[in-house]
Amino acid sequence: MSDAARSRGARSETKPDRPSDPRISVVVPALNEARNLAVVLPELPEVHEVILVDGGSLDGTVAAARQALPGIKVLTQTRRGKGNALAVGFAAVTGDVVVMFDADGSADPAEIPRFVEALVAGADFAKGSRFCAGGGSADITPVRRAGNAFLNGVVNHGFGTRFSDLCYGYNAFWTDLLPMLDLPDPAIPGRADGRMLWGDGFEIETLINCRFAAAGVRITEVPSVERLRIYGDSNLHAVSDGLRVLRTAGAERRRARTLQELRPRLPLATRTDAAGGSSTDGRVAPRRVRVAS
Ligand SMILES: Nc1nc2c(ncn2[C@@H]2O[C@H](COP(=O)(O)OP(=O)(O)OP(=O)(O)O)[C@@H](O)[C@H]2O)c(=O)[nH]1
Ligand SMILES: [Mg+2]
Repeated sequence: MSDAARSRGARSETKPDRPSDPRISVVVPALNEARNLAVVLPELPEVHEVILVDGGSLDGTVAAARQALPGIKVLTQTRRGKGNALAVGFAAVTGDVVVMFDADGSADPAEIPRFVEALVAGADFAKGSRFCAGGGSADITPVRRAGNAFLNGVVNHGFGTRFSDLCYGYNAFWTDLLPMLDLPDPAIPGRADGRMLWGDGFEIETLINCRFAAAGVRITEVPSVERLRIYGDSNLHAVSDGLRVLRTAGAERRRARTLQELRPRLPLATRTDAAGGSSTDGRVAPRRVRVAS
């Protein structure tokens, strides 16, 4: 594991009181993944909860999930897109640690303890990486690898980070940091023209990375080996989703700058960072916020 992605001027020296044996909540966004879930869910280790967020699947995804893991919590997303599915799942988490886990068989359940270890060892955000030592992928194409490398460069330049795998969805973080992400509210209705809200699409991973980086949390990269999707087709469109990620990097940089400019103008007593952490000296002290179980 490396601190390679730690942002310049990281501000999370003060660690809140976190458990050494955290309750793990696995959030699984799924759109037509019935056959994959039948294989993947039984492979999961014993955890506090598994939350499936269905995107209106037509292939029996929910029934397959319940059959494979009878205790699974099932939610339906409120708008379109993987980002919205994750936001819905995160809002329902009752554990100490959130693990973002794809349903298509690409994420190896055996790696979950590695992510949790990184968090317990002091990371705020354990960022899976296929491109650091020990990582790998059975699925990456040359075009995607090049696109990812380019996008890493854009974000690293803008945020002073050293992410090696920006566009990878296997990550984990402490639940108390959720307010920091300020994700689009699941209760907001979808747009009338059917277009996705900002943050609802595949840009979600970049958005999360950028917001954590901007907040200065401690980011540790965790080597991860991406497996092949078992059944079905990817929902990702390399070019259009890649452009969306690029726009995200720009939009998040502007957002971070605006927040940085606004912060010193607030009176010290009321100063609160974008994330809900409070600060008296310009440093962010992440606040512990636990969703009641
Ligand atoms: N609920 C929900 N899940 C989604 C949606 N889009 C994608 N997913 C899920 O998000 C996960 C990742 O989606 P994939 O289509 O595999 O995309 P990817 O992993 O980025 O791309 P590949 O590397 O090609 O597999 C899978 O579990 C999908 O089922 C959506 O709109 N709603
Ligand atoms: Mg996939």
